[in-house]
Parts: sequence; C-alpha cells; structure tokens
Amino acid sequence: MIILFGLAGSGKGTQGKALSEIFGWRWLSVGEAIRQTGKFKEITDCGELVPDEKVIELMNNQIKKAELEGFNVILDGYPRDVVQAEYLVNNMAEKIEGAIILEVPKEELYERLALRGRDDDLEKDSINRRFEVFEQNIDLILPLLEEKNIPIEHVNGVGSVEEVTSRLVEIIKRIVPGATPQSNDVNGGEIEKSYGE
Ligand code: B4P
Repeated sequence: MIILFGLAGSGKGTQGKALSEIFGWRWLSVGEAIRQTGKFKEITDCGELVPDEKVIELMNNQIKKAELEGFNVILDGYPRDVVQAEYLVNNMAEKIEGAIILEVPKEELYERLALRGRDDDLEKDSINRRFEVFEQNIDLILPLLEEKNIPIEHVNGVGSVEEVTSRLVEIIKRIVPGATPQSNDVNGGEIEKSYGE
C-alpha cells in the first residue's frame, strides 16, 4: 500500500491512475469516491473535509474489496487528517509500504486548478481553504507514519505528467519489494475506475 499526499491539484489523482495502470494495482481516490456518492457537495465546494466516519467507512470498504481481489493499492488523498491517519496506522500500519508527498508550488496549482475547472476549483477561497487544511494536517499525519517506520518520500511534482510518473515509478520500485512495472503506458489507454463499484 502506497499513500499519495499533496496539495489540491498536485497530481495525486493523475499520478495515482497512471501508477495503478503501470503496476497493475488499484487506485483508490477518496475524492472520487466522495463525488460518486452524490452527497457532500456543499462540503467539498468550500474546501472542507467530509466527516471522518463517512470517509473511513468508504475507504475501508474499498481497501477490503481490493485486497480480496488480490490487488495492492495506491491511496490518493487518504488519510487527510489525524483521525483518519490514526485509524489507518492503528489498523493496517504493516501494510503501508510508503508515503509519497507530491510537491508543487502554489502559483502552479492555481493555474492547474483553473484549467481543470471542477466545481470545487472555481472559488479562490475554496482552493486556499484546501491548501490550508492540507498544511494544518500534514504535519500531524507524518509523525504517525514515522513512528511506524514507514518510509516518507518527497517528490518534485513539477514537469510533464510523464516526467513526474517516471520519478514516482523509480521510488516505488525502490520502496515496495517486488514492485515491477507491468506496462510502460504512462497515460494512454483506458484506466479502470476502481471506486464506487
Ligand atoms: P481530491 O479529489 O483528492 O482532489 P484534489 O486534491 O483537488 O486534486 P489532485 O491532487 O488529485 O489533483 P489532480 O491529479 O486531479 O479532493 C477533492 C475534495 O474531496 C477535497 O477538497 C475534500 O473536500 C474531499 N476529500 C478528499 N479526500 C478526503 C478525505 N480523506 N477526508 C475528507 N474529505 C476528503 O490534478 C489537478 C489538475 O492538474 C488536473 O487537471 C490535471 O490534469 C493537472 N495536472 C496533473 N499533473 C500535472 C502536471 N504534471 N503538469 C500540469 N498539469 C498537471
């Protein structure tokens, strides 16, 4: 299990999809799972977090399903606060092979999110609130992972999507025993959606 962290728009979803295709893993995006429920739009549109108990239940179901089907997983955007992180390390620390933080300057993120144009990307206040929520939480989450000796890698998320994917592939090959790229197709092809099933 690999955890992808990063500010909104840093490419967690983009890279999570690409990596799951390359390694034959499951990409579990909590943001996508939340949008698929059709609920919580008022919360996500203003950049706040959906209640922990809902998110933990959603992700538990998805993690269990992927495990039963024999897939390793890439967690995109989960855990996002200390309650979720404590739950994860208390219940499955031994499965977490590493955490990767995608680093992109905010000036570039504003541009990326404006281009993406999802409903929660339209207001600068909402974007800034998501940045603030991330920054408040990441410093509390990382020590919980460090206590369990989970490797934490900081990766430059600037560059073409393919360049960033290549950096991530090298890190995953190093920190996940036996991880072997099954495909060099960084962004092509249809990528199976692994959520909301
Ligand atoms: P998410 O769906 O996780 O979305 P995100 O953080 O905004 O974006 P991401 O980092 O995945 O960026 P992407 O690849 O799409 O969260 C949405 C909301 O759900 C949260 O605000 C919150 O309310 C809620 N939520 C999520 N997780 C939660 C949790 N655990 N608990 C409670 N609530 C939770 O990339 C963005 C854009 O950049 C795309 O258009 C992409 O094409 C582009 N891009 C990507 N890589 C690029 C590159 N290298 N160069 C140029 N552009 C690039």
